Amino acid sequence: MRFALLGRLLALAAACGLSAVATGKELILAEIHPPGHVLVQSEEFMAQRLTEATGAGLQLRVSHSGQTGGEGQSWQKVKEGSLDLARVNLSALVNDLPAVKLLSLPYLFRSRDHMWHVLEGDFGKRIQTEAEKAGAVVLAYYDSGVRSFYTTKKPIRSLADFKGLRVRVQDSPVYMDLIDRLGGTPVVLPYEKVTDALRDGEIDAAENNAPSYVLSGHYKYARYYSLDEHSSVPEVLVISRKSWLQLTEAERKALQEAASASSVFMRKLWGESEIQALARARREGVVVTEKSQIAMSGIEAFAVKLYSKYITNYPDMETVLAILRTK
Ligand code: GTR
Repeated sequence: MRFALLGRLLALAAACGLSAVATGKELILAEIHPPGHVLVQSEEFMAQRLTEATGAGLQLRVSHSGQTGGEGQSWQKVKEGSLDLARVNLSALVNDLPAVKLLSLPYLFRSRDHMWHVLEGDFGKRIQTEAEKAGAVVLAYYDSGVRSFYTTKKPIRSLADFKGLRVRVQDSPVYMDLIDRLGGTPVVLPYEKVTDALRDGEIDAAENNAPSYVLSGHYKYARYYSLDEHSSVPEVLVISRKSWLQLTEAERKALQEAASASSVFMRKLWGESEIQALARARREGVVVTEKSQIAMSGIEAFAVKLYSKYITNYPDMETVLAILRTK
């Protein structure tokens, strides 16, 4: 009898355009990138996996394109428990997680594999512990490739080219210091404001990986992309402690598995998305300066002076040495 009634109610809900799954729990995931970005594809993949694993009892809604606000705001909301999940760059956590400062040091990683080995080891665990103290659970890391500078007037070929440049950076003391040491002026701006700032000449430069440079449209105004590859700070998927505690044991397991699977999925797609983005930039007339064409030794010598500012105690020194020694 109850089932017959339930059946009729579901039919009624469907007729009214209401989805039957709306009766299950739904988690919201904040994402600033638009559909088409490999991160959004991976999050959609995760949502699908979660639906399948829980028979739609637990669903994930990807709120892409910054609909729920910028990265800084999303991280704040996750910390305080007013947003379920956010996918942000780890830089957004820099003021709450001391380990992120070390990870953001320029020219730290030799390759993507190097970065992944570090994240999969003790250092990754340290980040997770620090995130938990801040009120969030780390579910997965995603690739973010390497970040390089792009400029509106001329390419970066040597240290001298930074002089007088107003360079947009993420809200991170490490990046601000980096630009300062290189001779430019750091300008902290949220990601969603960068395109207009480049167009209006408020800034002369910014820096990012190739997919973000292209999909954001920054390449339309900053026509010189100089591949110095100064940093490699990964993306992270976090859930608020409050939302995590509201899930059953089985739901947590399903969510964790879906998140891990999406990270593996994304790692496979990332390399290709970088190649495609760079190819598109070239096709659209961007002047790409290869690393071999940049006087890197001068730039790196200045940049690594930051290490002594941010490595302030013996354990951190050990940590950075362990990162550098990681194969
Ligand atoms: C992108 C990253 C975003 C955001 C952005 C930025 O590479 O995926 O989450 O951090 O950089 O520069 O603000």
